[in-house]
Amino acid sequence: MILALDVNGAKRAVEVVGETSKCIDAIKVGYPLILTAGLGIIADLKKFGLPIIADFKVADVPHVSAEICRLATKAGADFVIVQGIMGSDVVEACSKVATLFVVSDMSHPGALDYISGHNQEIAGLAKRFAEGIVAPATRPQTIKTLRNIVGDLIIISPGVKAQGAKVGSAISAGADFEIIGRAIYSSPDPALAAEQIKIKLKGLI
Ligand code: O7M
Repeated sequence: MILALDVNGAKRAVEVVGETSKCIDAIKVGYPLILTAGLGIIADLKKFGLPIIADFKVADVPHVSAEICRLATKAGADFVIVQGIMGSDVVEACSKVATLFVVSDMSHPGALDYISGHNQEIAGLAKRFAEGIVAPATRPQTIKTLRNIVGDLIIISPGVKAQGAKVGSAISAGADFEIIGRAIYSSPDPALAAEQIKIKLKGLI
């Protein structure tokens, strides 16, 4: 399980990770946390000994995208997330300076407007340049299809609980990790919420 740590401020972030670290496999940090706590939060969170995924959904021209990836890696991120729909030059440039996850499709309804129509091509691109892909738990059939394209790349999958997908549905469809945010950090008891989800996921492995 990957914790989507979309909380505001370093204090709350460290609190939530402190309560849940024994149940999670990695921490995903994104704009809500970085914009309120600063990039230095990555170094603070590394003290918990878990991999840090910088979810900046990088989507700029190649030299700027690569610079974002370089800075995130320099700050301590083990992985950086890039938008595959930006094209091969962007993904290739980023792959030279960071270890990547490529967003191949997304979990929200609007993904069907544009990105979903290209998810297989993006997964093929990811296979050339990335460690893994992001694919939606809200559409398990998409995970199955993309698994056939990416082979043994890591598939990480958001959209669980708060966005409607059942715990375990992405893993059952072929994902390696489920990304879970609000169902943990907005729970009155994040430690218990993480533990219960972990138990369900363990039953599938
Ligand atoms: O569990 P939630 O819904 O509170 O949070 C989901 C997290 O996954 C949140 O951090 C989103 O930014 C992220 N996410 C999606 O929800 N859908 C996507 O399609 C892709 C991501 C993501 O992680 O992209 C890298």
